[in-house]
Amino acid sequence: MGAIDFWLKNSRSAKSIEASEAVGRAEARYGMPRRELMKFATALVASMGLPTSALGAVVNAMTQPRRPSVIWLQFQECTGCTESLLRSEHPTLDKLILEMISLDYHETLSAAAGHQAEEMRLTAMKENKGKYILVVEGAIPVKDGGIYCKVGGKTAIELVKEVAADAAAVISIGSCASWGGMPSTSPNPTGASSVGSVLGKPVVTIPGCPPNPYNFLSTVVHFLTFGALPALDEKGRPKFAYGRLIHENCERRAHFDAGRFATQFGDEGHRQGWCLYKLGCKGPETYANCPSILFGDVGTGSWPVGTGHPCIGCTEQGIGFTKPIHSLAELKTVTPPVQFARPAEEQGQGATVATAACAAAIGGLVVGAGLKLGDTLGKRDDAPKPPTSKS
Ligand code: FSX
Ligand code: SF4
Ligand code: F3S
Repeated sequence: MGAIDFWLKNSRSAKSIEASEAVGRAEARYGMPRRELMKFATALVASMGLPTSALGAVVNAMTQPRRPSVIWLQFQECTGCTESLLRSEHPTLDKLILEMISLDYHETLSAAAGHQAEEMRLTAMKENKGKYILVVEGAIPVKDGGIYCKVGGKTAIELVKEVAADAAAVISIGSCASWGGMPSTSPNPTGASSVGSVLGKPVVTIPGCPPNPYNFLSTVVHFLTFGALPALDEKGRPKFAYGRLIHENCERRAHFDAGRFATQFGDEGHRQGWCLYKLGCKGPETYANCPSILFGDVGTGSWPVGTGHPCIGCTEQGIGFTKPIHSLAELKTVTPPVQFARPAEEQGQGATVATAACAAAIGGLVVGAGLKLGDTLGKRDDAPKPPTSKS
């Protein structure tokens, strides 16, 4: 049984939320059984780093009658970001998104075309002035006046400025929109640029090529629940998703620390699941929650490193599509045990919050972090004692 299942089954507050009217409304709206819905909402709460007491508010926000209007623009991209949100092997995800927001303009998904589609965009902008969310997928070419990408006769530069002017929030989805991504690869013939640089102001960025759909969903749910965007880092990335290096939570980390590396694809080390650093893994210099929330919803191990491929740093500007795939990563943090706190401290000091959270995250799902953190702190006096010079 997973951490979420265990908590839902045993927590009194979870049971009372599950029986609430709001969950009944959500059940009808999203067409999901109550327990499934609770699991989903709990995972979102945990992935945002919120306490479980926020669950009720999140469920409530998901069932508000008025859904926020979203205008989704697409420029230089491959539609992988949209694909990852709506992929067919996970039918509930597209339903969740489309029931949570009012997707008023989206070039790929819209049945309307041409003037009719343009009309829809203008109507949505007028009716929701100052309140709609602008999501941008794809980079914006700025060379030669921006002529390399036009929609409805307007350049991407003109369009993004026009729609951003009255938006409540601007979200760049994917690495292309966040920092140029694949289209900006040297020699960048079209001058592919990020949305933030074209608008000349910071925007929310959800990088990844494609990004993890749950990071986008969690950001939207945070906005719905609190009427504000989540805490962001200096690159506009939600801290809950991009606050840690992949290397910090990687399931192969113990092999890195012990010096056990795969040195060729298919060699003994690779088959044993050893660390992929020497194959060029960029986990040590890439900030993302891939090892914690996984990717692709197909179960344990479903993320690039989990499947045996080094991380290419697809979320990280200056790493993905810039550094050669098999070059060695720069180590942003030093190797334990010299500098890192030990998981079990001398009796009386207890585990530090950072150590416990790290241990919890390494232990499995992010959702376990809050629960495990509580457990660890509560039982710190029982922690195994490190050897002392006297023993
Ligand atoms: Fe870019 Fe989105 Fe990479 Fe593609 O469309 S982030 S090329 S996977 O998906 O913009
Ligand atoms: Fe994991 Fe890569 Fe770090 Fe090795 S180098 S522990 S595979 S993130
Ligand atoms: Fe991308 Fe690396 Fe995650 S390649 S999906 S950042 S593991």
